[in-house]
Amino acid sequence: MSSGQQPTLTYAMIKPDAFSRQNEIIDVIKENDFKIVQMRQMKCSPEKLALFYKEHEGKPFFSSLVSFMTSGPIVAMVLSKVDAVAEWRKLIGPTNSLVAKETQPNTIRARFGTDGQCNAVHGSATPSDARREINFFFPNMVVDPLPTAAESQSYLSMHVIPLLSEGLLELCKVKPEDPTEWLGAWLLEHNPNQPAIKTS
Ligand code: 3AN
Repeated sequence: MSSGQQPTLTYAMIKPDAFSRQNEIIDVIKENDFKIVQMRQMKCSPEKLALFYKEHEGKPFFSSLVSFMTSGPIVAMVLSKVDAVAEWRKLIGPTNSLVAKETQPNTIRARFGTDGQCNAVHGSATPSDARREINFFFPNMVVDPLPTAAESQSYLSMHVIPLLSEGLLELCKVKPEDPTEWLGAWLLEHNPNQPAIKTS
């Protein structure tokens, strides 16, 4: 992603507690001159959310965070604006909505969130987090033509290795006559780029 006066990208997410107020939040996004480049409603599995929040694994709030984030649908978005990551963080405000209400009442988390967990929206913390998070929720989107080695590794471990392992495990159970053909067909049937998406 480029910097300077060129628009850059960030990953934003409307969490389950604010899903019903998504239109109001989208209005705020547009009023603040962000362009919505991609938008998708989905309900995530606990496994997917746990991977997304991997950096928080082991923290006391981790399992409740995963339960909360999978309690209903979310809206995943890619936003574009000059200095998008910092601008979006500024607009959403502090992590804890109670703190936001006290200190920055005009921010999205102050207006639409409740507390430290139910805080209405997510925003990438850094440009490299933004790339990872955009790749995570929009695997077909080309954010940068040349991913770094770490990003490639992260993509493989999130999207390719788990699927291949599952397919190979099934293959061992089924023991088909032509394993290569069977695995090819299985992979087509389980294409991660065509996930089951719930819209409402
Ligand atoms: P931010 O979303 O502002 O970057 P992070 O990355 O520290 O904040 O936390 C990720 C998410 O985990 C938060 N948005 C919030 O929903 C949840 N969270 C963070 N800290 C706590 C906490 N102390 N108790 C409960 N949930 C928390």
